[in-house]
Amino acid sequence: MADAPEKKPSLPADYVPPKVWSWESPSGGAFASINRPIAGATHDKVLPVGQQPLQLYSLGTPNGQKVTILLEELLAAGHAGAEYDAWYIDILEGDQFGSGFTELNPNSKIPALLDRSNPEKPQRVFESGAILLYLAEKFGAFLPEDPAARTEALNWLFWQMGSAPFLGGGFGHFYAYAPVKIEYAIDRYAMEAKRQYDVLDRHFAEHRFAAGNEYSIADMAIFPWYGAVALGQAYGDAATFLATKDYKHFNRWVEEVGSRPAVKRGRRVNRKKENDPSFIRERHSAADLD
Ligand SMILES: N[C@@H](CCC(=O)N[C@@H](CS)C(=O)NCC(=O)O)C(=O)O
Repeated sequence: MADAPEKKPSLPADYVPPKVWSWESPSGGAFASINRPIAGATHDKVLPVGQQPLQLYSLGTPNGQKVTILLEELLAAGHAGAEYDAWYIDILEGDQFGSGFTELNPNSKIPALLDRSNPEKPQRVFESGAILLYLAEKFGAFLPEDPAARTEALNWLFWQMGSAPFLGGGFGHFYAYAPVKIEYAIDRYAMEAKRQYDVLDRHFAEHRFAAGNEYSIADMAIFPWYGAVALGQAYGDAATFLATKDYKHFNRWVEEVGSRPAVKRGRRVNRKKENDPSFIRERHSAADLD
């Protein structure tokens, strides 16, 4: 005879999951106002289009910063075709559910890019990792040519895409944003976040950059997430809680990548001036950041 199922406590104490989940009340916590269980546009809204070949619709969150860092690196390296207009998508106001945005990204999340370099054939690109790869291939930059190093860059790029949701959506959410502090959830994701920092620390003990000797889009993807938390720029006092100072090889890499002028410029785009006077809400030419 099978054992009787273990009776587990609930939070709230009287909660029993129904047979079929339904959307009855907002989940609470930060971002509850934009969470929905359905995809698609909620309203008609045409996206603005500027003069530059690349139109970026984004916000200066870590996922948004990855792309503006690469664009600033490309421009600093002399790729004039990487000039871009960066438009502010206010995700707390639901801009990502406008019809124009969902045409570019049916997943309704920033960043989304429209490459209008060939106006006859504009190309949409969504998912930050896909945008980094698209731009690196388009300009032949920041992705090593050597097949082994290129593969390493892609290993770490896709590692970041798969891992950061545990750092942000898992650890960051339950540590800083959830409406209730749940020890089980915080422990589970702190454990995973620390494991990921250790993965990075061990890698950077032996490699200057993610792909080896060459700085690449993999570094640009990892830095805004793992660097920002370690620099005390995300999730309250998460850097202390996770003791990120202990990852010394990782911190050496943070110092090197974070001091690059293009990284500093890219991290200022699509952010509110109220939070820091060096931030800019939109970017339409280099002068906006100079
Ligand atoms: N895997 C996606 C994740 C993008 C993402 O989660 N974007 C967030 C901001 S960082 C967003 O737009 N959230 C709006 C929403 O969930 O409605 C990527 O890397 O591009």
